Amino acid sequence: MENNCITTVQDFKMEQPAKWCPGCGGHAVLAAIQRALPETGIEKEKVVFVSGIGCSSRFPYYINTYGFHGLHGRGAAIATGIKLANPELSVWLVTGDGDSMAIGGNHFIHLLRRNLDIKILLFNNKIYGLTKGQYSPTTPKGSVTKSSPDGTIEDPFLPGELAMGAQGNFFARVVDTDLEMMKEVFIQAARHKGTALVEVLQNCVIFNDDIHAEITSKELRAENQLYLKHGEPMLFGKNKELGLIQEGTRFKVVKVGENGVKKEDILIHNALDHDDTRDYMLVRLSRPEFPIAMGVIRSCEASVYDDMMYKQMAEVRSKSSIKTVDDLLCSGNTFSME
Ligand SMILES: Cc1ncc(C[n+]2csc(CCOP(=O)(O)OP(=O)(O)O)c2C)c(N)n1
Ligand code: SF4
Repeated sequence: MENNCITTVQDFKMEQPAKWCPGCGGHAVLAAIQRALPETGIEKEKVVFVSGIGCSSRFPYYINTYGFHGLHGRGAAIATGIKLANPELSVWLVTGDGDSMAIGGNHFIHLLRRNLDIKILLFNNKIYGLTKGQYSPTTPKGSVTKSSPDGTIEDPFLPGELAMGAQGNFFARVVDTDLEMMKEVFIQAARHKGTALVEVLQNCVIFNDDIHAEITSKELRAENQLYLKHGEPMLFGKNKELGLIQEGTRFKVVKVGENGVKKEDILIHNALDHDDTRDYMLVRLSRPEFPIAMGVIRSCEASVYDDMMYKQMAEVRSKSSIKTVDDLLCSGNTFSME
């Protein structure tokens, strides 16, 4: 799929600006993907963005590639069909937390389980934006919303945890306030062979403003974000003075230089490990005890559904006596009318 053709950011821009609200996190995600795609070397004509319904699902209109705006929750099924019909395409599914985790939850988990070579951008603003502020499966417990005037009484899904449970092989988390992080991670997702899920912590400035502020604000982000990179120590904080170590089955935050803790004691991130035990622990890190894990948390090679399907079709064809439509029509039980 990849070649070294030259595309530019401009190639992926539309003449009209995106019609999201001013200040919506979607604008930054769009800018980041428009910067990432030229660096992947994928031909523009091979890129297709597919979506369901929601503010986030307006995405295919705002990027200058092929696109398919589908039905609520059904983007995963449409993307699956497109990829299987033409595996040469670079297929991107853009979805919201309602679109993917509520109405589309079933399609979503099976896409991850099957491991089709599809990239998913999950805009997690923890609310239904398009329909004006009802709570979603990722809304924090107790939130007062249009559909929960006395506060929600449900525990939310963590998309990362759901991805691991569905046997997902690539999971990353980014924030819409960090263009460089988004670009780097989108490129890694594009290069991963298999389903790659990127959860974007996206701000809905109208119906859930500042929902991610504890992680994204200038004052708090260094201490509250652990930006993981494969092969590098799990360090965070303004001067990278804080880090994670493991004690038994739990992580612990330590300060380098305090209580004899050396930099070498800090855990090294291994995104390629097939054992997902530590990935599970990382996606579940939560405030106030821990920072939130960002970046590519898991990136494992595994058999890809589209490859296997085409291989199986070739094998069946090579063994079959049916080579043409006539062969098919004359096969099995046939009879002639006298
Ligand atoms: C079958 C069906 N049910 C309900 C709706 C109404 N609806 C449209 S978008 C949406 C939720 C969107 O929320 P989310 O996926 O989080 O996207 P956001 O708008 O926040 O980006 C709902 C319930 C619909 N369009 N179709
Ligand atoms: S309602 Fe929220 S999610 Fe939708 S475009 Fe406006 S800010 Fe973005």
